[in-house]
Amino acid sequence: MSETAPDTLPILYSFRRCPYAMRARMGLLASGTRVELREVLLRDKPQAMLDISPKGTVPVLQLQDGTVLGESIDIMRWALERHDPQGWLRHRQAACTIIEQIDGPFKHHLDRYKYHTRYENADPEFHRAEALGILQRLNMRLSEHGQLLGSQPTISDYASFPFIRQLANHDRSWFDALPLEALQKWLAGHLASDTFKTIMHKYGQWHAGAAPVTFPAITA
Ligand SMILES: N[C@@H](CCC(=O)N[C@@H](CS)C(=O)NCC(=O)O)C(=O)O
Repeated sequence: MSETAPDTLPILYSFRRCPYAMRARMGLLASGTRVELREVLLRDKPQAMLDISPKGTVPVLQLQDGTVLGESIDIMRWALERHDPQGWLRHRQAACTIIEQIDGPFKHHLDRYKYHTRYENADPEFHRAEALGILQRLNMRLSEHGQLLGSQPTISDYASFPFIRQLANHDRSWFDALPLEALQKWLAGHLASDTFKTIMHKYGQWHAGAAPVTFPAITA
């Protein structure tokens, strides 16, 4: 890939461990889109990011023409609509339905299971059981062909697995003991992939005026 000067690239505000930012980085990576990456700490958000996206969530992508994309799915779609060599945008409608399930009910139960003290009257056992119901349905899909919508992963797999990872990591022995072999295999496969390794490269916190760094990272 030819080198582009960092100051001509779109700017991605990202946080390494955020599942939404992970999916955005994967979409950018799969589409071959190089960006200037600005690593954000959620407790110390840069003013430059808040100026363009006052809601204060990551990821945020600022395009060269000034357009701001403040939703992870929009960043994935923008990148993949430009270039989608692996066909992540196949089965668009079905993928959309799965992603809505993850971003809606699954995320709702995940937060109330994992961070139950932040919610009044949240019973973590109840929310884990509800999340498990969703995992069981995903497992049925995965048992058929290995990925959510067939034998090749689509945007639905990449948009989902960072959230399943979060749930799995909260109580690894519980997750590993579930009779959901296809789901466990699918998650392990994505976590071991070059795609995931590449997007989990560590960047130091960005500060205004710092020398630009690019994503994907340039490794010798
Ligand atoms: N709907 C947004 C959600 C993004 C989001 O909630 N990101 C979290 C981090 S994982 C965040 O920035 N939270 C703001 C905060 O914690 O201050 C998207 O898809 O991009």
